[in-house]
Amino acid sequence: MSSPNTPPVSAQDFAASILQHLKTSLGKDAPHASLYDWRMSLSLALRDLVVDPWFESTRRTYEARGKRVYYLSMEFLIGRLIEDVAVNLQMDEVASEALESLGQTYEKVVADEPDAALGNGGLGRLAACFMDSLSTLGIPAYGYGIRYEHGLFEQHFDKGVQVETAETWLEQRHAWEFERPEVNYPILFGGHVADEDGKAVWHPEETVIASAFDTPVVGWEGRWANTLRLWAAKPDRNFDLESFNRGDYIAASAPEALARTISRVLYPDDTTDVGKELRLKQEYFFTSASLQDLVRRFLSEGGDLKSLPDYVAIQLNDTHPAIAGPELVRILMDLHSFEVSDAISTARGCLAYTNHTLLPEALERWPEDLFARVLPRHHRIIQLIEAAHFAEAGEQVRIIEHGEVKMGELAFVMAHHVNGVSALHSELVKETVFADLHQAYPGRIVNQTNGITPRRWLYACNPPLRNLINDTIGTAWPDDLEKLQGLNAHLDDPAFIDRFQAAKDTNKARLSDWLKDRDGVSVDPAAMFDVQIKRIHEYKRQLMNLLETVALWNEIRDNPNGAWTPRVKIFGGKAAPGYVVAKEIIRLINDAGAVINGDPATKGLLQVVYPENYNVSMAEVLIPATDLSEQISTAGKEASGTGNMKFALNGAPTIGTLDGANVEIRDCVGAENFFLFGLTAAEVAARRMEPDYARHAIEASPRLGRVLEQIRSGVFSPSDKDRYAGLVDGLFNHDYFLVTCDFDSYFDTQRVVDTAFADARSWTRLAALNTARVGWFSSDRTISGYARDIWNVRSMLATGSGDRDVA
Ligand code: GLG
Repeated sequence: MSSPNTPPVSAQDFAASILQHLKTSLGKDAPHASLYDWRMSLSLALRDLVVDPWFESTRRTYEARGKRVYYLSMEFLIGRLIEDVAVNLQMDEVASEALESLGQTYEKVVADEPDAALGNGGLGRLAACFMDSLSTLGIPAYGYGIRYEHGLFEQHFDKGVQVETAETWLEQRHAWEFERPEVNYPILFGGHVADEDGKAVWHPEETVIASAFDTPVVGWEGRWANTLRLWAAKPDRNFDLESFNRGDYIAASAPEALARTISRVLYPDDTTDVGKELRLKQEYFFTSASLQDLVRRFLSEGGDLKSLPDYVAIQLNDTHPAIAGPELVRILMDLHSFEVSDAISTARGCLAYTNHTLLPEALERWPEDLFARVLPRHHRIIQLIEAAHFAEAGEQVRIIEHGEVKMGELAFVMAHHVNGVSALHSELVKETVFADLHQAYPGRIVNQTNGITPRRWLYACNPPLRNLINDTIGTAWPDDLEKLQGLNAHLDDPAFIDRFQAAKDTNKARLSDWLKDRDGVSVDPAAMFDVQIKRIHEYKRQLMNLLETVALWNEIRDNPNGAWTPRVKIFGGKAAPGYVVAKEIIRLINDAGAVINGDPATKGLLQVVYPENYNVSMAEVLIPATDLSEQISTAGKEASGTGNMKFALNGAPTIGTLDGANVEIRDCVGAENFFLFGLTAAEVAARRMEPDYARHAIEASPRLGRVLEQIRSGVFSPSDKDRYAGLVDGLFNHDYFLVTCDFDSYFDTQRVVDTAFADARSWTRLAALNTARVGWFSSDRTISGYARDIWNVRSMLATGSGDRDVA
């Protein structure tokens, strides 16, 4: 019932293809095949089905000679691919049937795939959703990034403390990629720039080779497939034979080791500016390779570089690829004899930049001397860009200032459009970080509110709800998510609400089993599953959630016969390894959880669960099973959020602040259907100006004061009573994220949630209403917006009436 279209092959033929791969690609026969062998064979058999649409898309793009999108991103947080591909090809049921006929369980085989964790959080996951939507909409596009050997670290808890170990997804063969040994570009570093015959000539000192690996990304119903091209770093000469012959084996392999370092690890933080030479080299490495690649493609089709902006739209995902501006200018000037001003305007015609955060510590700045040492030619070009910018807009905003190269300003100046990622965020971008540049270039800043792919974040991860929706409104919604509005007509149909509840129950039972199997933790599926999953950061305020948990624990103990709504508080997320306070918060959640979970007085009423190593695959199990979505950041700090959208789509109402896309979610579901609390962004800014605001808030709230005293005095750390003294003092003295000020409002709103949840039917109606009303948050809508407002590209998918209008 659930696959709207006919699958490309039958279960029988697909089983044969799996067996063929088992034999010829894995060298095994069925009786001796391991889970890994089956998983690889399944993946390769699925990949075979992607190749034809992929070739066809490439062929049509070349023929049409239309504009292509190049999405440059330091991160692509892809997760697993088997289900994604199976679902997009309508092969999920066929694959399951085929494996069953071979004596294997589809779910088990799928779960064997390691997550491709080439990203930290929202920014990287957004890039992955965008790739899915670009293919679904039939927009010719390449994603460009780095093929990290080690993705985001694995998180373990040792007595509640986060411990990190290296992630090793490439230790096994990666089934989805095609190595392109012939696609290589030299990436140059260091050296000096000499003036020769009036021309600046770069004499670099070091060369690393960028080598391509391609993964096809197939869209909905296999209509179109684009390429994700990831670059791996290699030495320009593999091996120093001379050293080897001298017996110096370490020196012999040094070039290789050095070069490979560049694509070795993902930096585990996207919210601070990492002042590391290696990071700068990574950024330049993938940006330069990508630009060389797209220029080569353009020239091979006979293009004239002056018209590059008509054929090429380059999107910079945050400032990480901001070096694209000067690099494209360098290519045009040094390699193709452009005049400075032509080079700058041509490059700017191609480039656009997405800002993802207002946190000042995330706007990259490089020490000028380091920058000039690693990229001396680009240092000079940035001076030319700055001069051109001064001539155009006056001198009030510098790109190089106080001995630093400011990448946010560079990206802004070199982009024809700059966008924020939610309505509120885009306004704040205009008013704060880029206020002066906004004055200088009015109209350059636009908004594109983020979105999520409904194929992965509903269709694939939530089969019970998917089936209910198909039965209720038909099967046209996965690529036209506004169709979910059709569910509104069923909100007062008791049979529909029953089935919605049954779907949620199934998902909660699945999560309960998963927690039991994985961590040996038992939870009561009848309790409210209250979930906060995201990176651990002070601005996201997991600490406030924990304080509220302790306050609730106190209240239940004080009043054991109250009509309490049973809750399971579920946390998930990693802290950047160097982020001390975030790691303390993790430890406190685990410590407090241990005490609360062990208390017979609150057993069955309150439980804290924190499964370790949160990742995309875990999100796919947690989100469909969630009753309440926690989106509680300090207003003005979360640029958008995308988890908030995933929860609402899967039928979890939100408790949240007026921050990021929460604002727009609330507009869509209706104010009365959103549990709003806390200060607004403007109030936050005003409160920070008041002296001693935190101390006053704590004094005004005996409930909060009691919780803080318990934590400070070691109630949750009896063997080390002062463990959290510093954390608590921090709240009194510099509570920058206003945990104390929003606490009471948050606690009170949670009690409103308790009451609402106790009325099961009206809660389920509320949940279903969320699903019905958030179709606007599809990343197809977001990508259509970029295509129309920023890239000026069209879909290649013909509908009955000519080109499909993506706008
Ligand atoms: C950022 C922001 C999020 C945003 C995401 C995608 O912090 O609020 O949703 O990008 O735009 N670094 C991030 O995760």
